[in-house]
Amino acid sequence: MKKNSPKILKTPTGRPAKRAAGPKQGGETLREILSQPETWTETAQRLANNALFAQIPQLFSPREPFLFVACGSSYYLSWIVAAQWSKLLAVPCMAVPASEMLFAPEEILARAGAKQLVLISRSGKTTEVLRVAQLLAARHGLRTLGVTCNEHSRLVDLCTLTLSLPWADEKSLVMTRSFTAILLLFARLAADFTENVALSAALGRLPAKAAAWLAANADKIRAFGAGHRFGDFVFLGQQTHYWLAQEGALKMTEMSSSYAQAYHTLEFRHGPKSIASPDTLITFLLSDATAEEEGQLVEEVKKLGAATLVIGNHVAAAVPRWSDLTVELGFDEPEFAQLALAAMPTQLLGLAVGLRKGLNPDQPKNLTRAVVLESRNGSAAATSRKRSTA
Ligand code: F1P
Repeated sequence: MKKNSPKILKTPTGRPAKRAAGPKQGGETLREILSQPETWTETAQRLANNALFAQIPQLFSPREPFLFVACGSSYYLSWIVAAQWSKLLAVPCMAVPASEMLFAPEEILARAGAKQLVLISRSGKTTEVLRVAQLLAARHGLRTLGVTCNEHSRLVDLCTLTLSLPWADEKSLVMTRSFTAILLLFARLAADFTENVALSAALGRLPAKAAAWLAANADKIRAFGAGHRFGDFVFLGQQTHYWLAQEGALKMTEMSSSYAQAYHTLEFRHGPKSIASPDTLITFLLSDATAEEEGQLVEEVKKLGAATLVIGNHVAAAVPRWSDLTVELGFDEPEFAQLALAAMPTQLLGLAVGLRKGLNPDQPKNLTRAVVLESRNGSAAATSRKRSTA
């Protein structure tokens, strides 16, 4: 092991903890993670022939602000899209958790300055999202785009237009391929909105690149997660990658019931750095624009004894000396085309840690596929609005 490398913490018997998970556990989640390249190919093919997808630019304008509303992984996905759309469309885009929208709709609509909203829910059953859809359906002058993997979702009745991606849904609980497939739907929409030929071409090359990348990297990431016992997990990213870090932390918590936190990379020095120790795995999601400064922090935290995992498109030669595992994506394409690929390493890591802890990532503790809340007062069935479905 490298100097300052994470120590394999021993069980009382002095042997590394044996994984109690059965061989099949996590199998569904692993299959779904590894199926992402073909899921992305199918998504591109289906969107190319989808009349509703083609209708979006007639109903929604790339010259006006967008407000995204979602929960959980879909909320972090929304922020990734909002951050990229703000750059590519040059209009203000932001995301809010559906619960926030329910408590302060006027304030948030005013802050966002948006009359077009995007509601994302893989299950299409999340009560908070459906309640927001209902609230918006009752207002005039707003347009809502629903995106779900459930073609029978009530979003279809409540939103101006709803796109469904049932082929990308998972059988297991955590979002992996649905997360990246929906992300790529918005990348393609951005390419269409802005007639960005380079982005569109890069998206076409992505599935083959991802398949090759998985073949070369999935096992080493899984082995790293399986071979070490960490007590705490930190995920760091700047700009759009901060939201990838948030999603990575959520995957780790969901699949391994571990405590995981996400920070802006350079914010880590401002207090959270006190957690750095051999028992802490700090994962860096480097973005091309900030990689040099982020690389300096890798060295800093390594010298504090922390375990480090560095994920970047290309990692500077000086960094691997301070990284217990370095993962390169090597996809020299526009950033929006890289992000689905960049989401996969932390999916694999969370799965591996969950299995090492003897858990079953296919059915995480305490969680359900959708958060469906009891109606408080038997609220009436949702009013219908425009009815366009995929
Ligand atoms: C949102 C969500 C998931 C989470 C869990 C509970 O679901 O919070 O992100 O992993 O499955 O539900 P959805 O609204 O996207 O279906």
